[in-house]
Amino acid sequence: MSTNPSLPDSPHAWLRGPEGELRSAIRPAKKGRLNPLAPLNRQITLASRPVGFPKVSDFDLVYSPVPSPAAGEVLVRSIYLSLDPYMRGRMSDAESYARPLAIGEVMTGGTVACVVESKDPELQVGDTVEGMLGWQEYAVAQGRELRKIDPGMAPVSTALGVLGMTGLTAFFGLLDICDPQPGETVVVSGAAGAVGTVVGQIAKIKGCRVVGVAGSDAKISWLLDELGFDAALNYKSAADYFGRLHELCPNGVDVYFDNVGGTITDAVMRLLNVKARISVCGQLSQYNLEKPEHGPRYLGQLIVKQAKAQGFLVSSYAEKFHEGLEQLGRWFNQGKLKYREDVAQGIEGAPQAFIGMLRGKNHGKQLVQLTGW
Ligand code: NAP
Ligand code: FER
Repeated sequence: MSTNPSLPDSPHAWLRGPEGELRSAIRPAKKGRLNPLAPLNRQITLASRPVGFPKVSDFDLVYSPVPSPAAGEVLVRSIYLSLDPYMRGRMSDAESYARPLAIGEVMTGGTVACVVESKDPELQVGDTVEGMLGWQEYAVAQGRELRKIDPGMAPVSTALGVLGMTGLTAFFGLLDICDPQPGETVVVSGAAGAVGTVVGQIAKIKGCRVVGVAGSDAKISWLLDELGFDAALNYKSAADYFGRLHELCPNGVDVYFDNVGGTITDAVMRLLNVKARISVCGQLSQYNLEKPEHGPRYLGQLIVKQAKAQGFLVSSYAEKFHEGLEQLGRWFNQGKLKYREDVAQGIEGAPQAFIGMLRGKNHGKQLVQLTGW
């Protein structure tokens, strides 16, 4: 754990709870470096690169002065922080589509925030915005990097989920890559998560038969009873994924939206129909492995079934985001897109909540509430 020399003098110790979770505390520091009456920004930084599953000790809670905005910038106070699997990739220095975080850097993350000071004529104090503002309570950003949110349209937290990045991932990853048709069978893995719940519901809107794969009986009941899935498999209690999925997909699989990879995907590959489409969205089962897994080789299925598998990044659809958000907003207002959020409290709770999300503790979108709305 690093020590930050620029902290206010304080009687409190650096606290961790029984499971090693970070507790809000001001660490002792050298005197006189900061004005103890000025507000402080609490930030979570990368302390060390995880080996396997991240641990709370891979993160650090640090205090810094609240920054001031320059011309064209705003100072915001974040209300909700989004926790997403891609952040695990940023903690590693393996080559990827985005640069790795440096040790000591504030963790990357999207937030919904309130403007508290503005030097951008387009944004007023009190406006609600969404942007990549990081795991911290306050941030300065260029006004043009932020999306203004209308708090009258929907709860502002949805701008990070069903009406934000994960909703758009489901929208473009399913509709653009797989073009699902009425009556087709759509399988989605990671079905009870932020992306998977939206994929399943859009597939239902398109008239498909939807089969979800998720990791608990409670998640399966929620998918079937509340989100309208036609069938669902708890992969943690099923021994034979292929056999169970075969029963749940008697007409084979036309569309597979893959959030997890690994053995679940191996089983789905054997069930593909001719001209099946696979959207490779994520490979969650592989993100925390210390050694790469070598699975069965089912790519031959793509030949035999003349099937298509395509990976994508949601950011490559940026020019069409407004279109996606308009349609998601219409479905949301019509009550066709239900959502659920798992909300941890306080920036100090973010590391534990992030690790919990990677282990499947979340139902729906994992958020952290940083301040009241
Ligand atoms: P999420 O599904 O809300 O949360 C992660 C879930 O992954 C957990 O709840 C857990 O649910 C499941 N999981 C964890 N380990 C697993 C394993 N070994 N096997 C199967 N499932 C496992 O996360 P999300 O934000 O919606 O992201 C879903 C996927 O989309 C991720 O792979 C992410 O990287 C990807 N993604 C891609 C893009 C893109 O542009 N390509 C954009 C956003 C997200 P269970 O209880 O079911 O295990
Ligand atoms: C993005 C592209 C991809 C992004 C997130 C992702 C937040 C997520 C990828 C993944 O989870 O694998 O621009 O922005």
